[in-house]
Amino acid sequence: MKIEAVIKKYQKPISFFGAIAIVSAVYIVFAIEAANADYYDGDDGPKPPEPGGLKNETTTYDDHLDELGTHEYEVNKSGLYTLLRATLYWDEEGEDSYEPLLTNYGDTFTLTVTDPEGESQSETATNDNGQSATIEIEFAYAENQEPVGDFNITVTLDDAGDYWPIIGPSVGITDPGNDYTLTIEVEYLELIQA
Ligand SMILES: [Ca+2]
Ligand SMILES: [Ca+2]
Repeated sequence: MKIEAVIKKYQKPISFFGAIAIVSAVYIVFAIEAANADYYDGDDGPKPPEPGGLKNETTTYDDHLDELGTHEYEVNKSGLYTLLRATLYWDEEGEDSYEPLLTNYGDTFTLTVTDPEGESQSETATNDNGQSATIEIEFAYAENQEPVGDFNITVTLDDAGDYWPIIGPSVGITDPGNDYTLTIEVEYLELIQA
């Protein structure tokens, strides 16, 4: 077959209905693309969420840890965080009947808070005998610096100081753990779908 014949064979004119079918297919593809687009497309497209009013929430957890135990907490709000404050409080507890012969040595807790950007603050403290103790960690954000996402908060009881005699033989009684109260205050600009 000559080359001219081959070209002629494949150069058949497109039918009227064929042209309509192609135009329709192109139109449908564009319509589907437009429907799936998640960008802001004038007044007809989906609008991005906007920051609403400032919300303030406080959550309190009363819990207990055995020595060397860790508890994890997560804060996940749909909004722009302006502030998060975590406060850990614990008091001396145990067998009062051991007193005054034995002293209950302090318990050591660590509080760690990691913000949505991965920044971390950590603090460790031990209560004095017969006293309570507090650790406070705060993240505050300037305007237009507010992060979005999750805060992770961990509480660890590093050491539950045991009961030791005030005088006499060096034989102690184990302090197995301690109660604590974790208070999480969070302020955020709630994101509202416009
Ligand atoms: Ca103790
Ligand atoms: Ca204890």
